[in-house]
Amino acid sequence: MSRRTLARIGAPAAAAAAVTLLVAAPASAHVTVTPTETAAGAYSVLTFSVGHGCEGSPTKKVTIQVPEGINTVTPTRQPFYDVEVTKEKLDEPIKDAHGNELTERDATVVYTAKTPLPDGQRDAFEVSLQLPEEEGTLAFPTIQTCEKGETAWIEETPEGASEEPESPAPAFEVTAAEGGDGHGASASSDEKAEPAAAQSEKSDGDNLWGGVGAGAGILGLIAGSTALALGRRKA
Ligand SMILES: [Cu+2]
Repeated sequence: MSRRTLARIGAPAAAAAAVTLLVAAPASAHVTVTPTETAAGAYSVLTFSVGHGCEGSPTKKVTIQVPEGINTVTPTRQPFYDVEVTKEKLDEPIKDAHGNELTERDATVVYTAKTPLPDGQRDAFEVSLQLPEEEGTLAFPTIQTCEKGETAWIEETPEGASEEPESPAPAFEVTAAEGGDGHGASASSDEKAEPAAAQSEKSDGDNLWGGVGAGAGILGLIAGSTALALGRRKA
């Protein structure tokens, strides 16, 4: 916008325009995350985007922290990077979606560039996972390591804040579980006992199989917990 234009539209409008720019910028810059699904308990593919280097320096490594409530993640292969999932021991073993006992969880996903990502280019990393059963903000603190320096994208954006912090953690809102009525709260304990829970799990399964094509037809023939088990095994 030229100075002359600014002068013509006057100070209030210019201020408004400046605010718009401020709000619009993060979508194309920063490190951000975009989920394919946001419903609690749903399977989702998250795309983490790196929009620039560290003050001009090319990006060598991106380390994404897996938040609590998610124990297993599956990164998509990325030809320009080596991908590693690091684990950490759980305080107490838990049962995973397949009924197996888990003693450790996936703690971070680390992408190490074979050739550093130049500052003027962006890149994207996909991670598949099941969202937690609770609604609310889900943040993935991320460390961007560059040839010179690093940026810690770990700052929380306070609710209702007019400005975001300088280096906000990539985050999105987990929304109400599809199918509703308490599925989110009770799924882990008594999913088999509740028809409503089984039903909503089944639709998760359908989504999952949707991408496989022929699988959706087969799934229609299988009822209740069998479908649930199949859907989850697929994950
Ligand atoms: Cu940025």
